[in-house]
Amino acid sequence: MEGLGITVTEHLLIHQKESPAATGQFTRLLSELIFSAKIIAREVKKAGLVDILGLTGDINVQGEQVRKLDEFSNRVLIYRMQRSGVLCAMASEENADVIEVPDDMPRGNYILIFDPLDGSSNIDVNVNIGTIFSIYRVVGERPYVTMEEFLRKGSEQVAAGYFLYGPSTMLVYTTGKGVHGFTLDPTVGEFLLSHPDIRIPEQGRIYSVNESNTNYWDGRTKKVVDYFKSTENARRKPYTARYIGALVADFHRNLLDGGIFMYPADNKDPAKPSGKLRLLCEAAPLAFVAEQAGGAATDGRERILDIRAAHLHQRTPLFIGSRRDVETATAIMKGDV
Ligand code: P6P
Repeated sequence: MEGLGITVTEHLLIHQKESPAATGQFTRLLSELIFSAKIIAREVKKAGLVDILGLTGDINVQGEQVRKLDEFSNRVLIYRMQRSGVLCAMASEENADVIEVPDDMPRGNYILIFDPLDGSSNIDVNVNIGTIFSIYRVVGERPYVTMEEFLRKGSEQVAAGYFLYGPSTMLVYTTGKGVHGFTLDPTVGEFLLSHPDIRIPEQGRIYSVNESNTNYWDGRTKKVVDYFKSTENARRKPYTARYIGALVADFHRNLLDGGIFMYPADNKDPAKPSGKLRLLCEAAPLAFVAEQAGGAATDGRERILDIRAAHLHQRTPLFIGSRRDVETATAIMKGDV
């Protein structure tokens, strides 16, 4: 019947034949991710009302202060995904090491890498945050996985996407056959297809970067940002700046409206010479989505999806969004222009 909407499961079944990744195991994996996201969304929606705000006093593997909703989201995802029966191991931005599926639980053929709550500094001020996920198929002999199973090129992902907790709760994901967006209808508790076949505009008018880092950038990085701020190129209107402080929210806006998000390398923190963002749980999954929507993602020199991680929490510079904008930024960073 018209107007009842298409659920994620229906959408997967419709596209099952086109997406080799969309097997029964994958459908179950995504269903468990969705259930976890609904639990997280429930807590996010009432964060201001219960004592879940504020800091736990812990410091995570990234050296960042852990907020209660971070920890809660991480626990929910680990608990549910360990019991999904489709994973053999996972890795979280919040955990230093790989998280195995216990021997007494059923294992599957997939590996999950995730950032449980990206943009967590926005939690206490009621601004968008999100969950980012990346899925690989195990290539080695099971049942135990080695670290090499995680240190893959982003091009080997079988699926990737994110949940966005904002005015509405959204799921955006790809299995390599385009990008599809679903919006949670809280009255029925289902994610319904709201943005089929998302395509990012070839060139945008938005640039997203934290300009307070300007004094820590090299000359080429400053040249890139100046390009997007300049107006002398009569062929295009000047860009406007938008920066939410949550990668998943800045990325999502640019995915729909067009534009470029940049987190360049800087010399602000000697411990993070390649910038702040993580390759495996942030850059690679969003790069898969960006490319599947017709966009692009580089580290300023090479394609994000071609980079093989050397360690689990490797950081990378990130230039991601509309193809023409990323190409321009990358050409300037490489000194080609
Ligand atoms: P800055 C959030 O902590 C995050 O990892 C991304 O979501 C976000 O884009 C970035 O850091 C913001 O970092 O240094 O601009 O506050």
